[in-house]
Amino acid sequence: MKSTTRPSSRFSRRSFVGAGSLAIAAIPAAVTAEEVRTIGVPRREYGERSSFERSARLFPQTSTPGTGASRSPLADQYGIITPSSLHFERHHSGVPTVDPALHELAIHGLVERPQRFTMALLRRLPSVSRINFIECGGNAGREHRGNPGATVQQSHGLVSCSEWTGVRLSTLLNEVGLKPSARWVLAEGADASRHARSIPLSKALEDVLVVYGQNGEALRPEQGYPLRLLVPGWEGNVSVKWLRRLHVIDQAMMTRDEAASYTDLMPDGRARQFSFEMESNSVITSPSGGQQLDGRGWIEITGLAWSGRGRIEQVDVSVDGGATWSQAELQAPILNKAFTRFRLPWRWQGQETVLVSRSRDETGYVQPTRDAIIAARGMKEGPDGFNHYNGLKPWKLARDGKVTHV
Ligand SMILES: Nc1nc2c(c(=O)[nH]1)N[C@H]1C(S)=C(S)[C@@H](COP(=O)(O)O)O[C@H]1N2
Ligand SMILES: [Mo]
Repeated sequence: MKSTTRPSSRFSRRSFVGAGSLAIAAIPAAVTAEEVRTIGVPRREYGERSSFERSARLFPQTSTPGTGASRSPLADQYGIITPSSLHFERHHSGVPTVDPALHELAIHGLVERPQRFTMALLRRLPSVSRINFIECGGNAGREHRGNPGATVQQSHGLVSCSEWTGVRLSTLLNEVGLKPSARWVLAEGADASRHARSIPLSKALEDVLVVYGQNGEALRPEQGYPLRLLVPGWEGNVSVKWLRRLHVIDQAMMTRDEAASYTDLMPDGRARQFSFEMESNSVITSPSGGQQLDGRGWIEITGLAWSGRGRIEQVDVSVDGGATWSQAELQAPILNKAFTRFRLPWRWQGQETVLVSRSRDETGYVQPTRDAIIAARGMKEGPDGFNHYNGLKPWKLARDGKVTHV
């Protein structure tokens, strides 16, 4: 792979649209824009997007309405925050209706003072807001099987990024007082599946939050209203929604969700268990599968990078299938365990080619190729899919401007 070049200088003095467009600025607005002559819609107490906007979550055809997953339309997202209404969803027993006035979080087990926290009590405690992604461990699993998604929503739509507000789990554990033998925390949800996961105490005390806020308002029901666990950077499955109970224990509980699923079977037959961290990943969201470029010339290649291990340090983009790489510009703020937006202006000459991005996080970890992942972890067949897939995602650009998966 050839050396990487810095982006900005090569583009700074260019006109991206071309000289012809200058004339448009001289034409009065009424000629080009639709003129509005009627009185607009009344004010609304709770806002809605424009009726022209169509961006939506995608449900797999097979799933029953209540359970399963929906995928976030990453290609439509601007910046780094996923709108709450378009955050991906994954639930095992549908979305329960939980009354916040009745909801309580119980903390018990290896603690000095077991306690029930009402929502009112939780809101009185010192709070924090933090921007973090949540990614399902199964995101992009079909890429591994060689059955890639046709669009970035299909291939990578099980990840989203929000600003979350709530209380540090360490604050709550300090309130109840940990006994010396405490090592793990079992978190349990109030939904019918009684979803439960064990989390090592070290992580619980490091950066786990118990959150009630999402993007400036209350959590959406789909995200666990009124209360969820937020375990930054780890597979989404441990961020237990509709959180009702935290049981402090001395060893992992081995619940169904950590023993039967969410372990990675290795080529030698051993299981890779408690592979919690989502490793450095990135995907070009535009141009991406299903899109159509309308003619050669300047375009902006843009996408999202994220890492469960920390901040994104660098994203390289190749416009020739990985033969050469250019360093993309990273949009500030570049946050810990959050989406990072990358951009690279590029002049398409009309040739057929392959576009691909590659991220590196602050630990020096570089996003691997699919071949490297298969060499290290083997090939797993079956309905469960492959967890923790973070391989490079190439998009093919055809001469007619059509973008498809490779
Ligand atoms: N109580 C409960 N928590 C849950 C789940 C669930 O079904 N029930 N699904 C988990 C899985 S597999 C994922 S990937 C994330 C998804 O969070 P989201 O729906 O807010 O995107 O929630 C996790 N927490
Ligand atoms: Mo998940």
